[in-house]
Amino acid sequence: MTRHIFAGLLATAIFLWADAMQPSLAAGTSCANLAALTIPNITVNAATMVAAGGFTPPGPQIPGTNTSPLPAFCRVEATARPTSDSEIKFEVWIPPVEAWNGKFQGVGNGGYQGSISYAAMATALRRGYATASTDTGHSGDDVRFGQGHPEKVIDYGWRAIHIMTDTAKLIVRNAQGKFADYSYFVGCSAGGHQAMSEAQRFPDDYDGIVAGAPANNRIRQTFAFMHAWTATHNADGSPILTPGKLALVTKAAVAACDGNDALKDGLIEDPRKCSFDAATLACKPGADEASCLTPPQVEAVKKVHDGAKNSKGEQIFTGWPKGSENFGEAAIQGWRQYITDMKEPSRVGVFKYWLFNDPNWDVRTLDYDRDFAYANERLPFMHAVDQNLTPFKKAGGKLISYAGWMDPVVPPQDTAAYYEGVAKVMGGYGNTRDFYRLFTAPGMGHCSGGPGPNTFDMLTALENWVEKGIAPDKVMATHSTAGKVDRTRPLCPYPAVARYTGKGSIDEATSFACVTQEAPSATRRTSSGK
Ligand SMILES: [Ca+2]
Repeated sequence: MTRHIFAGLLATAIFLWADAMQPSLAAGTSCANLAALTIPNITVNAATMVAAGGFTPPGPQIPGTNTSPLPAFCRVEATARPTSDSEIKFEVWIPPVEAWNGKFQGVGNGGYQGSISYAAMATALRRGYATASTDTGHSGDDVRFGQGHPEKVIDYGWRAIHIMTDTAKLIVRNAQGKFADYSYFVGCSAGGHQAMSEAQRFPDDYDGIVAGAPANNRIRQTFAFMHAWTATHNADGSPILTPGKLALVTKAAVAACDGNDALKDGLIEDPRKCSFDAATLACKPGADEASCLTPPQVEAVKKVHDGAKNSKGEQIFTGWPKGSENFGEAAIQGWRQYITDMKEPSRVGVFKYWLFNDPNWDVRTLDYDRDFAYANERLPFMHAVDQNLTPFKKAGGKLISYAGWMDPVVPPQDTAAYYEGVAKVMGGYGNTRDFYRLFTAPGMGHCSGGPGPNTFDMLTALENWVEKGIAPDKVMATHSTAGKVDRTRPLCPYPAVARYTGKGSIDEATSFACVTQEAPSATRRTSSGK
């Protein structure tokens, strides 16, 4: 907090003359006048005071969040060009001084999606935050944007978020006459990757960071997408597994492993301990029925559970967790969206357009030794897997991560392996949990959803940690059906788990306590980091 006091005093002195005739946010520059800011490599395209209810965020809203009309804010639209090939669009939204909580929140993106995260900005603004989001330097989810534009790939990989952060802080300062007291970053999936990248690369950017389902091990995960698609599709590209067969596997996996954690609650507490084998679902020879798997189907499921390996049998990336195959109607609630429904592998464009410059590249020619080494050499900025978080810890930063144990997109085993890796480098769990905690959610899907408690407020937990020094020993999570809460349970900081006390309803959080267990030795350390 003290880091900005001196600069803040200066800013106050400079901006005391702020014109009283225009609608002013604070002791700073009026909204419209922010368009005249001259920041190197930044063009402020527009600065507009938006009246309450005057802006409806386009695109999908975040499920379960407030969708009431937005309060008034100053909308700044800008473009950053750190290189001649860059075109990074970003927006900064600043509440009027009386509505401002004095804080700044950067928000993350999903996928390779080149668009401003308006819904996440709206959520931040409603909490009183000044907030910023970027399109990461390109438009749309297609990775073709990087073909012949290596600087745009770097913008996407880490640069856009950092520049957005730096510039947004300055714009907020100019608007309010002082820097924000605290800065936070909140993201899930690709946003979780961005969160990890900020903690590793720019330890001073944020006081607190929420990294949900972080896709930070991106090079390895991209190989895993190739492997999973190849394993689940015939030579002609047709899918081996139907949604019905996937649902069958999930049902059997849960039935086999629900009781491993000594509580029959329909949830697998930790799929790494689940020894379910898809072969137990094998059809009678020659048969193919809805209630069983044919030999190619058994083989496909086993390969996705086992994950990608090189020719020596060394793990390149963990498999997808048992129980994640198909647990709901939506394609994102299982392997459909990123694996089985795909006409070609997810992110195959990384190989076609960023690595090999060959639009006709065939995924079945992928070499998990040579090409893996090549990718790491050519695109090292594409991941954020440094396990040494000493600079972030020294800067006073706090990091909360979370992962759903049923996540069918970013395997949670990798998030846990990264945490274990950091703990090893930082000198043990004790030296790690004082600045970085991972909360694992049994039965939760990708960033949200699933049969387990999957709705929680990590930002409040983080604010309490950063601003009041109250570390989160547990975070309350709820599960709802048709808008009605039907199960509550604490999420516990890894490697602790929520254990039923033996008394009371298993649907009530008060019947559970966080219990530290021995962390399973990670046999699949895919977050080696180097
Ligand atoms: Ca269970």
